[in-house]
Amino acid sequence: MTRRDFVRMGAAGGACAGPMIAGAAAAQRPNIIVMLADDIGYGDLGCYGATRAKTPNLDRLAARGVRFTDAHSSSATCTPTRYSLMTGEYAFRKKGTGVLPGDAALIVDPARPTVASILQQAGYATGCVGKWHLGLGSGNVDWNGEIAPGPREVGFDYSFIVPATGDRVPCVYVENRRVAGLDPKDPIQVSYKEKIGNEPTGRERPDLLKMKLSQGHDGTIVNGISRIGFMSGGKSARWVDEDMAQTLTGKAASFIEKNRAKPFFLYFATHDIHVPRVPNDKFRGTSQCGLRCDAIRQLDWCAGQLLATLERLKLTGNTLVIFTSDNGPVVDDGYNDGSVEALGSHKPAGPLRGGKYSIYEGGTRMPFLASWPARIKPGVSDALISQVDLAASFASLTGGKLADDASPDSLNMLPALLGESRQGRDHLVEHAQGIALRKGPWKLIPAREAQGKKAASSLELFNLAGDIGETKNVAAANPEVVREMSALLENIRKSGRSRPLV
Ligand code: NG6
Ligand code: CA
Repeated sequence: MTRRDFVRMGAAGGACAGPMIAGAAAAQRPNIIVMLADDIGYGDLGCYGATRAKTPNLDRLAARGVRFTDAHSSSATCTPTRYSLMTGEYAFRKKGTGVLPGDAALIVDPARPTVASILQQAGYATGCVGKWHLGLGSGNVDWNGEIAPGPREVGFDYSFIVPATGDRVPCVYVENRRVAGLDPKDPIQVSYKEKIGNEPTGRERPDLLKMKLSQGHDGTIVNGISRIGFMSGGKSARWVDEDMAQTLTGKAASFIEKNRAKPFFLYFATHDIHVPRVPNDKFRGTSQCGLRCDAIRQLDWCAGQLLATLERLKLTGNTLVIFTSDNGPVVDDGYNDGSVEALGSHKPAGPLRGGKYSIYEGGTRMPFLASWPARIKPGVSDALISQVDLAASFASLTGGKLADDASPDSLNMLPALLGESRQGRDHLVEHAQGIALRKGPWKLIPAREAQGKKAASSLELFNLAGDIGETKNVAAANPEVVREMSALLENIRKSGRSRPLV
């Protein structure tokens, strides 16, 4: 079965598209930008209460759109979140969707629909700029030749990517199917098993490092920073960390510019504020909480550049801009960059417990902004939604209908996304290394899934309505709730899908 068979397009925005998109929106489909930040927590932006790192551009976006207070990434780390966002399938269902090394094979099946392919088939020009981290090739990728399958095979017309993360080799950009700026006389080799080539590693030569490591990250030194894994060659193609935000933002802006006359979909996945945090000199020292917060300032600048590009091209009114993050915050993620010492009163997860890697709310409850001036009325929404819902919601927005076996956990949350309804999901699975269930005010964390140093080993039930910080386990007092939610979670796990068949 081909991807085409999965998505049956409705007739020109007519009856098949559903009542919520009748009329103006169906006639005038918006451009769509999904800006996915890296490791930004619920408390990291001004519009979510931060004061020590100013985010005027993202605050502006919040003020003209809907600011969500209970929106989620599907997981508490990057790869599984991105897998779910792309495919509309909970990552916990699929083995091999944990944090990937930089030489991993592509984990998205090109035969299945993705957010990108759904929009591509709806006539959108589709672009992917920034962090990928979903694998490339089918194993044993040759970085000196054609690199496929990758973004181009899962629905993107154009791609300019950081293959994995800023702290993983290879430290080069891949544009479409080639390493950008590669000199064929200086081929790239990559290994995650052993040292390759003659360049020093962080383990051998800590004296050469401009940023010391706190954990791992002791492979090849590139630009004075040692990485996870080993590489040699490709000198002319290597990125300069200090310039990465400008480079990616420039590519994103030129994609918008080139495609301004068509409806376009841009997936813009920033490197900020993942480690290594090496903001450009323009941003160093511009916050009151160290390099991590300076990187937030840089991230905000990236958002500002995109908004300015839309303004300049007169596209602001009919562009749906979504801003969110891939997982909760972390302060020391393997480099000693001074962020722990500089944090002060800044609370990266706001009032939430936990952060990156954690099954508590801080792991997956994300800043989430949706702006579309022509359609969305500004406001705040506490609807429970997830990034896994983008596939079905965008299909609905552009007049398509997902086939029953496509995107099995993606729900059409368009009315909530557009701020037209407060009705979010009935329930949501949260995922770190284990899974947890949200339903109404309740959050159930099965015993063996509880994780993080401070997590209890017994089953936990929290009533988030009065206890957003998950401080009081009320499982013993609510055996009925525990029973019902445990059964529902088991059912979601076993049935392989959570989107009801219609
Ligand atoms: C961890 C890395 C961390 C980060 C993370 C993935 C070490 C000690 N830690 O293994 O630095 O790269 O993986 O982050 O190596 S994510 O945002 O892409 O999920
Ligand atoms: Ca991340």
